Amino acid sequence: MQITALSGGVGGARFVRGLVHELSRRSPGEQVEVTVVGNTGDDITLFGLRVCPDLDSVLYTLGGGVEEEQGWGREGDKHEVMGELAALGVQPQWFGLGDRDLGTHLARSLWLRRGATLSEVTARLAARWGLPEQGVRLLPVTDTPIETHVVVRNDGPGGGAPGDDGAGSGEAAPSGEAAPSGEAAAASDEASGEAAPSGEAAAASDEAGSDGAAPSGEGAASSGAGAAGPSERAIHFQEWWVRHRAAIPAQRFTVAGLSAATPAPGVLEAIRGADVVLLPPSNPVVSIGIILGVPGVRDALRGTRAPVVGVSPLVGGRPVRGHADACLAPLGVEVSAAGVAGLYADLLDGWLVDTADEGASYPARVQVRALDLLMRDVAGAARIAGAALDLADELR
Ligand code: FO1
Repeated sequence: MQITALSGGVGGARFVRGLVHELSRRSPGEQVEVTVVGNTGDDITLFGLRVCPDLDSVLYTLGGGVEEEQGWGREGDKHEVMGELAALGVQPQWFGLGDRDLGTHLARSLWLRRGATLSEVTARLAARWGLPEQGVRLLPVTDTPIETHVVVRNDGPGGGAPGDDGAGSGEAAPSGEAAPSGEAAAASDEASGEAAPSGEAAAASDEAGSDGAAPSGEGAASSGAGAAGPSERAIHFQEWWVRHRAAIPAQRFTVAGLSAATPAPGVLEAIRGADVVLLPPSNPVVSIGIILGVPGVRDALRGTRAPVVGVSPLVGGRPVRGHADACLAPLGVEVSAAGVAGLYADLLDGWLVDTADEGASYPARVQVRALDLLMRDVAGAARIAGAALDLADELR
């Protein structure tokens, strides 16, 4: 049996951990292969190091090394390197990298510089965290460097011209060719914390689909033109999410490098050849939406014979965690389980919602089941994953 799951960071990682537990309980000894296709739009180059937050959340969560409460970073990590960088005046300081987590980024960046692909690097990291022993294969959705940027208004909260407030936007790629392993760092002044020329980056960015964000349309990750206008600027997704807590209204999302991106080896095959495809409760715009925006991925999902079953990331009109509401708003999509289902309507067969959302109106062809969707612990995640597998069985 082949199960393929598309995953963002924390929610996806916890769901997949629950799935692995559920599979070992249901079918001990049976050969089940779980392929996780991970979002790479959150990736950022900081201090010359390539950081892949969503892939790392999957690695650390499945490997038992995650800081459980936050769902990212290493358990019990210290921040002595960041402290030293702060003492040296090196920016940005708004993105906290723990010491042992930095080991991952050092190794990844070194291997990338030596010519390995992100898939190859991720496979090495997965071996370190014991994923193959759990029957799990983690694939980045693409080996092409991509980066999600958020277009915000200059005159809005936190506004201002690029670089005028020490925004430290990381080292967003200065062109549509997103930095493969930190080489674009030269474009920004790390020591002063000045922002990379992210306006330029956005101007060269690709939209995640140019036909806007109509429900079930292509490119949920974009809601308009890719370039930042004169009264706008584009900042790296992580700066918007972490530094500003998604409190600055997003005008739209753009993804540097997306249209030139190709699915990583094995991604399309894992979708086409799956027995079940699962969409965990990850952010529908900046996680799943980015994965779906990689050319060929959405078509593979539409064409697969496997039932595609998703889990709503919203309960009672609110994100279980994170800022999915702030991501849906610029797309004009209702912040609800039904609104998210609409984004997937062209590829979704089954949809799990919370009992709070049972009575809503969902796309006609989608089979909806309601249950308690709060993943309080591994057992809770396993229960939800089990319900997704049961629904997939019904739909097969
Ligand atoms: N999230 C935060 O809210 N603050 C941080 O300082 C932070 C650091 C960080 C370091 C490594 C990593 O892999 C993830 C990190 N995250 C942090 C989480 C991450 O920014 C987002 O939650 C995801 O990208 C959204 O899926």
